Amino acid sequence: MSTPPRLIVATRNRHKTAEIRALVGEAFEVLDATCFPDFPEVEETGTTFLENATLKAEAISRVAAGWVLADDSGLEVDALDGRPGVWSSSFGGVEGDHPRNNARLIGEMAGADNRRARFRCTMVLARDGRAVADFSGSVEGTITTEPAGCRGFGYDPLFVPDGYELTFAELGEAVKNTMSHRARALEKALAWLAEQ
Ligand code: ITT
Repeated sequence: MSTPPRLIVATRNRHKTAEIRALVGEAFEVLDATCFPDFPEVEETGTTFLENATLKAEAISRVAAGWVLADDSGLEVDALDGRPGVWSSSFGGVEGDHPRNNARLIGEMAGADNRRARFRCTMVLARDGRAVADFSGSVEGTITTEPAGCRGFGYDPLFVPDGYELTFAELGEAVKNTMSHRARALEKALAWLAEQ
């Protein structure tokens, strides 16, 4: 029995990897940077999702063989003029501290009537150190007034996708994967890979 080719996801966020792995299925063996302690830390110095995804994909692709996929994503809130956007992971002041990020979002949204928001994801595929293709996806929804649910990560406890009355953190990965920003970007990336 032949083993599937590897797809290295340029992330240390295990939640992203789990969502991607579930969507990829048997087509690739999905591994991420947590499997490779020697992979460099990539500074996300870009000001767009595309710039940051490209930085991550190319940096990891310089040290890893085969296809490398990077995901840069975030939450855009209309009442906050699109913030936190590219700076979603450090919105609360501490990189990757999701409870702080959520507390700041709830605080800044206090009393806001317009609660519309969207998650955006840009994925970049790289090989031999060079970005070769990019794909984007988004999902529209609203921001709750308090967190609900214990699944997922990041802003999932505060985001209710259109057409549902529960947050991503209540709906869980299987439902989230039917319409998330990440799932929509990945669907395009996998279709592209299937043609290479
Ligand atoms: P890597 O850079 O290692 O991939 P990261 O978590 O730092 O991991 P990003 O730089 O792309 O990833 O920041 C994404 C942030 O946006 C993430 O920390 C969350 O705060 C938010 N976010 C993105 N996708 C999300 C999702 O599906 N659910 C909840 N929050 C999400």
